[in-house]
Amino acid sequence: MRNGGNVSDFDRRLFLAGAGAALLGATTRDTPGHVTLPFGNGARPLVRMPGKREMILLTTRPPQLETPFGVFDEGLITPNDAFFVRYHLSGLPSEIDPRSFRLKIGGHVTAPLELTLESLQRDFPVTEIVAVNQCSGNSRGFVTPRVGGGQLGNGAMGNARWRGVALKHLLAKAGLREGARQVTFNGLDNPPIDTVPDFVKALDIDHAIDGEVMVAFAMNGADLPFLNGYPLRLVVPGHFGTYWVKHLNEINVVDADFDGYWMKTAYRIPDNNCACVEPGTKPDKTVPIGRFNVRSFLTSHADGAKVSAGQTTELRGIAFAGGDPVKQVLVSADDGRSWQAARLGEDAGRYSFRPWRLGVTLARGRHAIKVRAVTAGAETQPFDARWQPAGYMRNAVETVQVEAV
Ligand SMILES: Nc1nc2c(c(=O)[nH]1)N[C@H]1C(S)=C(S)[C@@H](COP(=O)(O)O)O[C@H]1N2
Ligand SMILES: [Mo]
Repeated sequence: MRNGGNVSDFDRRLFLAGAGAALLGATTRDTPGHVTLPFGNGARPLVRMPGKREMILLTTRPPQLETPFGVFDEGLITPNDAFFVRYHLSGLPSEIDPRSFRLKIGGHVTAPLELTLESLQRDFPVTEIVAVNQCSGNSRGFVTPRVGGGQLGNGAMGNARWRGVALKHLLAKAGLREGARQVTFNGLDNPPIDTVPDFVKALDIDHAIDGEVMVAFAMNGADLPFLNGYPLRLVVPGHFGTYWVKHLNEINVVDADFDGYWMKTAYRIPDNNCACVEPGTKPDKTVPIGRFNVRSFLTSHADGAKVSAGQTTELRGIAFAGGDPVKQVLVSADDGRSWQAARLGEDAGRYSFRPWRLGVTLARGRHAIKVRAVTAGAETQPFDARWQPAGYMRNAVETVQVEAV
């Protein structure tokens, strides 16, 4: 591989040798630490899996890891070894050989392709984009009334600099045939048994050729970590992680709306403005989940943190949205009675986390800190959490209690 300076045998042979032991050892008994996420049944072990630092374990098989929230205070970019991991199917590839790997592009095209990694990186324009990848179910553990699914805190998101080839160039080379309607994406992971549908996702053709959707081979200047999709993954800026297919090896153009399980049945949201329904009810009509809604977080202080009374405390955090730039971040240090605009930091583009900071002086006692982001298009976060049966798209204004002493 051309940027093979970064690839290690370790990364592409995750599930051989030591990796198996690491996965089997991923239990509370064998690990040094635990965290307790702030909702019922929130106790989680911290584990180390290959290529990752200590992460919050959701499931071992398939591996599902959440980023410890403090990582988001360390910088705008989420480091590769701290980036969350989500899989649906336990049939992960045990080894991926970059020399024999091929990306197939076929279906409703004039000239089907089979690309080597070398050709992908050599024969097409390479670009970069900083973009947030966030799971639809990020923060699901906070949803009330509670819903089924992975009980995640706020760590199923991350911001990285992705490097790769815009999908439009690959589709142009393959040549779209008249009537091309959607493009499907499949990776090397497989269901454990035949009755479980393979994880295949689809995008409308216009979206697929928008120039932003990318087949990425690198993340933050290194090859993709195995658990984040080595050697190729789809990057769909502004859109929920479900479309960011990992270990991507099959792209298929279709002339109808793809009706696989992961599009037709799963990852759907109520078809209305709030993507929400009355708690406990079901939507009449649904559509596939799409773009992120706007969110913001305080990263400098965890719930219950102590600060010095009467002195300046710097509050820091991040905000992001689904492509509409974050224009303003408002912060309240008095439980929402008054609000101040925070200073926005580095602008790495409309798909990136945007850092913010604000100095406040807090009197002795407890203070409820709230953060609320507003986009250029005036989208903002609701104070009362919306509800939907799958627990997707939580973006309510969160509250963090700090105590000035
Ligand atoms: N091959 C494959 N790609 C996948 C998935 C999967 O199960 N298999 N899960 C998707 C979902 S739901 C999310 S949220 C993102 C998570 O990306 P990450 O594991 O790199 O953080 O991967 C997506 N891509
Ligand atoms: Mo997800």
